[in-house]
Amino acid sequence: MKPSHIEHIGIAVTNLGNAISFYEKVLGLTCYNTEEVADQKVKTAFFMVGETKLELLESTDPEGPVGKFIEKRGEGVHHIAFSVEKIEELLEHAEKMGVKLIDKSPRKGAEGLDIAFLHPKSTSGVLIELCENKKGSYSKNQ
Ligand code: CMX
Repeated sequence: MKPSHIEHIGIAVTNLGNAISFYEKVLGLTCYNTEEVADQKVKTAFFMVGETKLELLESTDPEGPVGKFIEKRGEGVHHIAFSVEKIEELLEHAEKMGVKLIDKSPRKGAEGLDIAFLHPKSTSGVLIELCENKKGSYSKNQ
């Protein structure tokens, strides 16, 4: 049941274009996908770094989770996402262990993954996302 790897690190940014430019021009990475996730009120941009992605997040609504985060804390690391195989089982286990769940069951996130968040107040201050790729194909080479 344990995570196989860090699927992505989510970084909250105020301007997606400027942030993409930094990762491309300074670090030499390539943005391979951009996507709006209306449900989460964000526009996202993805980079592959080895087996791990970076997910840049620009808010589309000041009342959305990333809009509120930036208002309160400014730009920066927003969440860490772990790749898991049986997301429902892990959520059930976490809840039994007393962890506050943001999502009691998975929902659809960027890149078609099933995702669910654990509340940062239960996780030493880090917003944790669990991700399962039920399509079975790993999107690293998109
Ligand atoms: N990391 C750590 N702590 C966070 C946090 C984050 N990303 N976001 C909020 N917090 C903290 C706040 O600082 C605040 O702490 P204090 O009470 O000590 O000040 C506390 O959590 C409550 O924050 P809030 O501003 O009142 O925000 P809400 O309770 O309304 O929402 C949260 C917080 C985590 C429940 C909400 O942001 C959420 O549901 N997040 C999950 C969805 C998400 O983040 N989606 C965007 C990414 C989508 C994607 O990857 O595709």
